Amino acid sequence: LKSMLREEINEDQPAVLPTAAAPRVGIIMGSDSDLPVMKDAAKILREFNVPAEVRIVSAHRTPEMMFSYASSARERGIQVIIAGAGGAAHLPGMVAALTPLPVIGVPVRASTLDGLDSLLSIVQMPRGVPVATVAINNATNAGLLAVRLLGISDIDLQARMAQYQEDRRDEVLVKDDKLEK
Ligand code: RP5
Repeated sequence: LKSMLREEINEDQPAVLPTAAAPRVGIIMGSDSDLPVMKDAAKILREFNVPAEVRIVSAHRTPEMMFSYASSARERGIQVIIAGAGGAAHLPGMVAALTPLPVIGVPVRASTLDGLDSLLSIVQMPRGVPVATVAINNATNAGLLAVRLLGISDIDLQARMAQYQEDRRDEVLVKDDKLEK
Protein backbone atom coordinates (compact mmCIF):
# COMPACT_ATOMS: atom_id res chain seq x y z
CA LEU A 1 0.00 0.00 0.00
CA LYS A 2 2.85 2.38 0.76
CA SER A 3 4.37 2.05 -2.70
CA MET A 4 0.91 2.11 -4.30
CA LEU A 5 0.16 5.35 -2.51
CA ARG A 6 3.45 6.88 -3.61
CA GLU A 7 2.72 5.87 -7.20
CA GLU A 8 -0.81 7.20 -7.03
CA ILE A 9 0.22 10.54 -5.59
CA ASN A 10 2.98 10.57 -8.18
CA GLU A 11 4.99 13.41 -6.72
CA ASP A 12 8.52 13.73 -5.46
CA GLN A 13 7.48 14.19 -1.87
CA PRO A 14 6.84 11.05 0.14
CA ALA A 15 3.18 10.16 0.57
CA VAL A 16 1.36 10.40 3.87
CA LEU A 17 2.29 7.14 5.48
CA PRO A 18 2.54 5.77 8.97
CA THR A 19 5.33 7.81 10.54
CA ALA A 20 6.95 8.28 13.92
CA ALA A 21 4.20 10.77 14.73
CA ALA A 22 1.05 9.07 15.96
CA PRO A 23 -1.63 9.29 13.28
CA ARG A 24 -4.48 11.70 14.03
CA VAL A 25 -6.53 10.72 11.00
CA GLY A 26 -7.33 7.25 9.72
CA ILE A 27 -7.96 7.04 5.99
CA ILE A 28 -9.57 3.72 5.17
CA MET A 29 -11.09 2.31 2.01
CA GLY A 30 -12.88 -0.84 1.01
CA SER A 31 -10.50 -1.84 -1.76
CA ASP A 32 -7.20 -0.88 -3.33
CA SER A 33 -9.31 0.11 -6.34
CA ASP A 34 -10.50 3.09 -4.22
CA LEU A 35 -6.97 4.41 -3.84
CA PRO A 36 -6.88 6.63 -6.96
CA VAL A 37 -9.76 8.57 -5.36
CA MET A 38 -8.74 8.33 -1.70
CA LYS A 39 -5.19 9.50 -2.31
CA ASP A 40 -6.55 13.05 -2.53
CA ALA A 41 -7.42 12.98 1.18
CA ALA A 42 -3.87 11.85 1.95
CA LYS A 43 -2.48 14.69 -0.16
CA ILE A 44 -4.44 17.30 1.76
CA LEU A 45 -3.38 15.92 5.13
CA ARG A 46 0.23 15.88 4.02
CA GLU A 47 -0.11 19.50 2.91
CA PHE A 48 -1.31 20.43 6.40
CA ASN A 49 1.27 18.22 8.13
CA VAL A 50 -1.39 16.15 9.82
CA PRO A 51 -0.10 12.64 10.51
CA ALA A 52 -2.35 10.03 8.97
CA GLU A 53 -2.48 6.34 8.33
CA VAL A 54 -3.87 4.70 5.20
CA ARG A 55 -5.43 1.25 5.36
CA ILE A 56 -7.59 -1.06 3.29
CA VAL A 57 -10.43 -2.22 5.53
CA SER A 58 -13.40 -3.89 3.87
CA ALA A 59 -16.79 -4.12 5.53
CA HIS A 60 -17.66 -7.15 3.39
CA ARG A 61 -14.38 -8.97 2.95
CA THR A 62 -12.66 -8.28 6.26
CA PRO A 63 -15.51 -7.61 8.70
CA GLU A 64 -13.45 -8.69 11.73
CA MET A 65 -10.67 -6.30 10.77
CA MET A 66 -13.20 -3.51 10.28
CA PHE A 67 -14.56 -4.20 13.76
CA SER A 68 -11.16 -4.14 15.44
CA TYR A 69 -9.98 -1.10 13.45
CA ALA A 70 -13.03 1.01 14.27
CA SER A 71 -13.40 -0.08 17.88
CA SER A 72 -9.72 0.56 18.70
CA ALA A 73 -9.23 3.77 16.71
CA ARG A 74 -10.00 6.15 19.58
CA GLU A 75 -7.65 4.48 22.05
CA ARG A 76 -4.88 4.54 19.41
CA GLY A 77 -5.17 8.34 19.23
CA ILE A 78 -7.08 8.62 15.96
CA GLN A 79 -9.34 11.70 16.09
CA VAL A 80 -11.12 11.57 12.72
CA ILE A 81 -11.78 8.70 10.32
CA ILE A 82 -12.18 9.19 6.58
CA ALA A 83 -13.79 6.14 5.00
CA GLY A 84 -14.23 5.65 1.27
CA ALA A 85 -16.16 2.89 -0.45
CA GLY A 86 -18.11 2.16 -3.58
CA GLY A 87 -21.22 0.22 -4.53
CA ALA A 88 -23.22 -0.96 -1.52
CA ALA A 89 -20.88 1.18 0.56
CA HIS A 90 -21.37 0.02 4.15
CA LEU A 91 -17.94 0.88 5.42
CA PRO A 92 -18.41 4.48 6.66
CA GLY A 93 -21.71 3.71 8.40
CA MET A 94 -20.47 0.50 10.00
CA VAL A 95 -17.35 2.25 11.25
CA ALA A 96 -19.44 5.14 12.62
CA ALA A 97 -21.51 2.58 14.52
CA LEU A 98 -18.38 1.23 16.20
CA THR A 99 -16.64 4.46 17.27
CA PRO A 100 -17.59 7.80 18.82
CA LEU A 101 -15.12 9.56 16.49
CA PRO A 102 -16.38 11.72 13.63
CA VAL A 103 -16.52 9.70 10.40
CA ILE A 104 -16.34 11.35 7.00
CA GLY A 105 -17.67 9.21 4.16
CA VAL A 106 -16.38 9.40 0.60
CA PRO A 107 -18.71 7.83 -1.97
CA VAL A 108 -16.42 6.27 -4.58
CA ARG A 109 -17.76 5.99 -8.10
CA ALA A 110 -17.75 2.27 -8.88
CA SER A 111 -18.26 0.70 -12.30
CA THR A 112 -22.03 1.16 -12.42
CA LEU A 113 -24.65 3.80 -11.58
CA ASP A 114 -22.10 6.63 -11.69
CA GLY A 115 -21.55 6.53 -7.95
CA LEU A 116 -25.14 7.29 -7.05
CA ASP A 117 -25.31 3.88 -5.36
CA SER A 118 -22.27 4.75 -3.23
CA LEU A 119 -23.59 8.22 -2.42
CA LEU A 120 -26.98 7.00 -1.25
CA SER A 121 -25.48 4.09 0.70
CA ILE A 122 -23.32 6.54 2.67
CA VAL A 123 -25.48 9.65 2.96
CA GLN A 124 -28.69 7.87 3.92
CA MET A 125 -27.56 6.78 7.37
CA PRO A 126 -30.50 6.18 9.69
CA ARG A 127 -31.02 8.54 12.63
CA GLY A 128 -28.52 8.17 15.47
CA VAL A 129 -25.37 7.24 13.55
CA PRO A 130 -24.09 10.20 11.53
CA VAL A 131 -21.63 10.07 8.65
CA ALA A 132 -20.49 13.41 7.22
CA THR A 133 -20.76 12.65 3.51
CA VAL A 134 -18.81 14.53 0.86
CA ALA A 135 -19.50 14.58 -2.87
CA ILE A 136 -18.86 11.57 -5.10
CA ASN A 137 -15.10 10.99 -5.49
CA ASN A 138 -14.33 14.18 -3.55
CA ALA A 139 -11.71 12.89 -1.12
CA THR A 140 -10.09 16.32 -1.22
CA ASN A 141 -13.05 17.74 0.66
CA ALA A 142 -12.88 14.85 3.12
CA GLY A 143 -9.28 15.79 3.90
CA LEU A 144 -10.21 19.46 4.25
CA LEU A 145 -13.15 18.65 6.52
CA ALA A 146 -10.88 16.52 8.71
CA VAL A 147 -8.49 19.46 9.03
CA ARG A 148 -11.38 21.75 10.00
CA LEU A 149 -12.58 19.29 12.63
CA LEU A 150 -9.10 19.00 14.12
CA GLY A 151 -8.82 22.80 13.94
CA ILE A 152 -11.58 23.19 16.53
CA SER A 153 -9.04 22.31 19.22
CA ASP A 154 -5.83 23.18 17.33
CA ILE A 155 -5.58 26.90 16.66
CA ASP A 156 -2.38 26.55 14.66
CA LEU A 157 -4.09 24.12 12.28
CA GLN A 158 -7.14 26.35 12.11
CA ALA A 159 -4.94 29.31 11.18
CA ARG A 160 -3.40 27.25 8.39
CA MET A 161 -6.88 26.42 7.13
CA ALA A 162 -7.72 30.14 7.07
CA GLN A 163 -4.51 30.74 5.09
CA TYR A 164 -5.45 27.91 2.70
CA GLN A 165 -8.78 29.62 2.05
CA GLU A 166 -7.06 32.96 1.44
CA ASP A 167 -4.71 31.28 -1.02
CA ARG A 168 -7.65 29.77 -2.93
CA ARG A 169 -9.33 33.19 -3.00
CA ASP A 170 -6.14 34.80 -4.32
CA GLU A 171 -5.92 32.20 -7.09
CA VAL A 172 -9.37 33.24 -8.30
CA LEU A 173 -8.48 36.92 -8.11
CA VAL A 174 -5.35 36.36 -10.22
CA LYS A 175 -7.34 34.42 -12.83
CA ASP A 176 -10.00 37.11 -12.88
CA ASP A 177 -7.35 39.78 -13.27
CA LYS A 178 -5.85 37.93 -16.25
CA LEU A 179 -9.24 37.66 -17.92
CA GLU A 180 -9.73 41.41 -17.76
CA LYS A 181 -6.58 42.02 -19.83
C1 RP5 B 1 -16.21 -1.78 -2.45
O1 RP5 B 1 -16.42 -2.36 -3.66
C2 RP5 B 1 -14.92 -1.02 -2.55
O2 RP5 B 1 -14.96 0.10 -1.73
C3 RP5 B 1 -14.83 -0.65 -4.02
O3 RP5 B 1 -15.22 0.69 -4.26
C4 RP5 B 1 -15.83 -1.58 -4.68
C5 RP5 B 1 -15.19 -2.47 -5.71
O4 RP5 B 1 -14.12 -3.19 -5.10
P1 RP5 B 1 -13.14 -4.06 -5.98
O5 RP5 B 1 -13.98 -5.13 -6.65
O6 RP5 B 1 -12.50 -3.15 -6.98
O7 RP5 B 1 -12.12 -4.63 -5.02
O8 RP5 B 1 -16.12 -2.73 -1.43
